[in-house]
This record gives sequence, structure tokens and C-alpha cells, in this order.
Amino acid sequence: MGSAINMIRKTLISATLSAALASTAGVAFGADSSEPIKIGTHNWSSQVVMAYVVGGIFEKLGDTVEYVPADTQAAYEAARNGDLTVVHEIWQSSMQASMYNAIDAGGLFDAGSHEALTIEELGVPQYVIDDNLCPGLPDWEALKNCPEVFATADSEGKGRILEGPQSWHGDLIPDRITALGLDDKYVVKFAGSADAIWAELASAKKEGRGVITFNWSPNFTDADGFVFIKFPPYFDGCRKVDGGDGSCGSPLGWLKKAANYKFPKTHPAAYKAFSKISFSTADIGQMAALVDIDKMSHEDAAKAWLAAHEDVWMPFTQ
Ligand code: TMO
Repeated sequence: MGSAINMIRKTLISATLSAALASTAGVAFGADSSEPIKIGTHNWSSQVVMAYVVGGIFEKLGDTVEYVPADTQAAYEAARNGDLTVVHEIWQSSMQASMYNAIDAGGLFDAGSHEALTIEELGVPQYVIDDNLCPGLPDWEALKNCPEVFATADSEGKGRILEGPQSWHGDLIPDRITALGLDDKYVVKFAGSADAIWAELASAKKEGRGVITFNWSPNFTDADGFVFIKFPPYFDGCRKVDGGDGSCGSPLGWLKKAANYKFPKTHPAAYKAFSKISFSTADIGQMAALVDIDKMSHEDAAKAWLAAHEDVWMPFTQ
């Protein structure tokens, strides 16, 4: 009797063992390709740090990674045709059109959303509101009454709006300013880099003067307080590039990831982790702050972030 039970037990154990071996063999058989996973890098801090964070996660899985500088809008066509493997920080307001165009053309797929919601909008530092430099802000209509508060040496007597680099979303902001009838009171200047925006915000703060810049959240500026201007609400089709008159603000949007269609087949383990990756507003603000406040390199910032936040990223690999 006892030996019969032992026999059954032994059979069960060996069945379990061979099932375990089979599944290990299955993983080994479907291992990730040694070809590098190509991650695009853009020109704002969180995106570059997150590239190295995502790449660092892939490396922990044994994968090889290559970082490829890419234009913010051209990245989707590049990922569609395989010049990039993944795109990890897709901001709805500025990038959804390029992403969906590439999905429609074939070869790119939506790999899920981060936890963080996003905003990319013009705004003012908190002290502009607190010191009441332009009464009625953050409602956009208040701008009509105080262009002189935002005038600069190069703004021809109008208020100056410091937009980000034109590569981010083309003429969205100049089109909007014109559509709202603000163009005889304001001029839009494109910054050469994100750093030029931070330098201008820092000098305006030191002088206590009014300043309007493009900015976004999640960002390191969340901690200091940056107030986004409330423009007429966004709706699909309101922008000039989408056939509208352009008189709308930016949406409160999603933050997505996308990948080339071959990625799940060539790198199944990395793909599985990538599909689970989801960063919060705080995570992304920290990634930017390590560079823009602590002045670390993007690569060192990613290493520091990964070392300090295993609790966040380890579950993505499991
Ligand atoms: C493209 N950006 C997130 C900087 O607005």
C-alpha cells in the first residue's frame, strides 16, 4: 500500500520535473536574438534617460541594445521599417499623428501605455500667478490684456512666447496664436533646445519677470510649480494639421510605447518586459531631474535610477 503511494508520488514528481524541464527548454529554444534592440533617443531629458532605463532593463535580461538618435516625428516611420525596434515615450499631443500614420502604413504596433498622463502646453511659472503679473491667468483670454508683461528685447514690442524646438510639433503653437487672434499682440519664438527653455525660465525667475514658455508634464519642473494656460478645450480634428481652425489647446493625453512588428518574435523576453513597462509621473519627473537639476549625464542618470528603483522595474521582468 505504502509503496503504491510512493510509486504514484514518484511518478508525479518526475512528471512535474519533466514539465519543468520542458518549459525551461522552451524558454531556451525561444531565447532572444543576439541582434541589438534599437532604441531611439530624442532631445529632452526624460526621453533620453528612459531610453537608457529601458535599455538597462533589456540588458539585465541578457539582450544587446543600440541607441540611435532619431527625430521626434520621423521615429515612427523608422520603427515601422525596422531602423528602430521600440519607441518608449510617445506623447499623445505631439506624436499621436505620426504614430498612427505608421501603424496604418503597417509594421508598427501599439505596445501599451504608461501609468502617467501627459500635458504639453504653454504656461507660466507659479510666481507669475502668485504675483498676479497678468490678472486672469491661467485663462488664455487674460493674455489679451498684458502682452507688455511678456515682452523681450527681440519681440518687436509684442509679448514673446518661447516655444520648444520646431521638431517637436511643427507650427502648432504659431497656428494656434493666429487662430485665437493673439498674433498682433504676441510673437512665437522657437527655442533651439530644451536647455534654452530652462535657461530662460531661470533668468526670468531671478529677475521676477513674466515669461511664457512651452513646457510639459511629467517633467522636473512639476516640483517647482509650472501653471499651464487654459486654452479652449482640445477635440479631435480641432488642429490645423487635422483640418480644424487650430483654436484649441492641447489634450490631457496618454503616454504610449510602440514596437516594430517583428520584436515579439525576435526578442520574446524583452518584448514581454517592454509590454509591461509602465512609468508614473513621479518616475518620469525623477528621470528628468537627475539630468536637469542634478546635472548627471543621461546614462549615469539611468544607472542611478535603476539602482534606486528596483521595486519599480523588477516586476516588469517577471
Ligand atoms: C515633446 N515634449 C515631450 C518635450 O513635449
